[in-house]
Amino acid sequence: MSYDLIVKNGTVVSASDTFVADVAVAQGRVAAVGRITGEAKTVVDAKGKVVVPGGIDVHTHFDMPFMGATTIDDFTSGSTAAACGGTTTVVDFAIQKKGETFRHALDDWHTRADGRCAVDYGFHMIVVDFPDKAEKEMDKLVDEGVSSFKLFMAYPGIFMSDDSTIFRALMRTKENGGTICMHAENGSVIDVLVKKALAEGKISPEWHALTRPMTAEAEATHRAIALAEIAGVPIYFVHLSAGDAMEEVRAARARGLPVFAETCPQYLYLSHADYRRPGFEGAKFVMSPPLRPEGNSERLWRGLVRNDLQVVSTDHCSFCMKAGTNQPGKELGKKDFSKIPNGAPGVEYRMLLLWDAVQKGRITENRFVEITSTSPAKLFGLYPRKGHLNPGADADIVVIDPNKPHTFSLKNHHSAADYNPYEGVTTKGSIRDVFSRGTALVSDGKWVGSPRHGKFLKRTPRTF
Ligand code: DUC
Ligand code: ZN
Ligand code: ZN
Repeated sequence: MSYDLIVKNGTVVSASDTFVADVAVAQGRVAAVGRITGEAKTVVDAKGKVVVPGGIDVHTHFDMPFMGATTIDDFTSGSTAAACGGTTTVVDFAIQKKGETFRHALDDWHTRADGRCAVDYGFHMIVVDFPDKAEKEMDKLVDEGVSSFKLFMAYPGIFMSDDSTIFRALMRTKENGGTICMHAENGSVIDVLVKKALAEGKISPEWHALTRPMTAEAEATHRAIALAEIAGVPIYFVHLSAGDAMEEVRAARARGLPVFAETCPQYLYLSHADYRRPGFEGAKFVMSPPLRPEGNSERLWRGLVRNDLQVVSTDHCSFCMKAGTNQPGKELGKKDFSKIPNGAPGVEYRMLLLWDAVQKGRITENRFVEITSTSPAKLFGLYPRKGHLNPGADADIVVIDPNKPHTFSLKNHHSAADYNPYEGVTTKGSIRDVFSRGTALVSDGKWVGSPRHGKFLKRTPRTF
């Protein structure tokens, strides 16, 4: 038998097992796993290295216009950063504008990504306007492989949906098999707190967090779970940050409800203290939900171990600090924290930050694979094509060198952002090789791919 690629002698890790094996690839798919005797055009030695399925980040914002700026990472720089960090699939958010059809918004996002994305990609649709006539259009999107929809309980006047809209969207997913992804923060209450703080002259980045309390996230999470329960459908919480919100998810799951949630590395590794960095530096960490007080991350780690949280994604949403060639930066909010574009880069750091957690004994290597690849694939209609390395799956393969440390820095990252939130942090382990459908994107730690390699992924409707 002759293969295109064999990754030899690596320690292969799946969501359930760890074993030494070769992985053979033919025509972009995994052809065999085990002791392989055939030949291959390319043989990569992975002895002493860890071989995992490509990371799947189901929460990125590339080329996203928001709060008077557009994210500095477009599909090309964002997806190159993803690949260099061991992520071979992203699900990005197309955004419907007020009065616009889903069709129009989706076409727009296809244009942004088509021929410009290094890794395979899918889309969720951000729902801003949901008149009755949009219900059929929603069904059509599910048929076209855009099978998840994000609604916001925050950002009044921009993205926020009221309870009746949320409830109608949830009910429609009972018919069409879509999944509602929820940004759960009580936007109306936050708005009052923001106005009050500004009126009192509290303008620094730290006030972004002080006006978005954990309880505002927990309350919205509770309410959304109730709405989903009444509608009789599953619900998925994006970027869950607060331990109190997680308790709502945990309680619902304990009652047998199909409630799921992701958290992000920033809520596991950074904290409110980062808003107190000197000068305007805290703006680097202005995102919503905000970073939480110390101690909160311990609760999230426990939740990841106990499966209260099923996925770690990034909410990659990169704005520069300083104005760039054609984009304003976070400086927009120098005199008013509420004008700082919300978001931070993350897609390139997720896999190594979580691999470091394996090395430190916080999670097992199998749980690492589950939360970074297998579960996101299953929850978002990408399984069995992606999320594992059994024969038949896309040959999205990441080789981690567990003995070579990596230090995060602006100097070596591939995002176009002008800062790295993890500057100077060293992880135990580095990304050595990355293959997408059998094609090398990263070799020996260096980018060797094409920024046009990625293909649009038609995702299946929900199977849970
Ligand atoms: N949160 C962010 O920080 N940025 C984009 C949108 C969001 O929900
Ligand atoms: Zn959000
Ligand atoms: Zn987001």
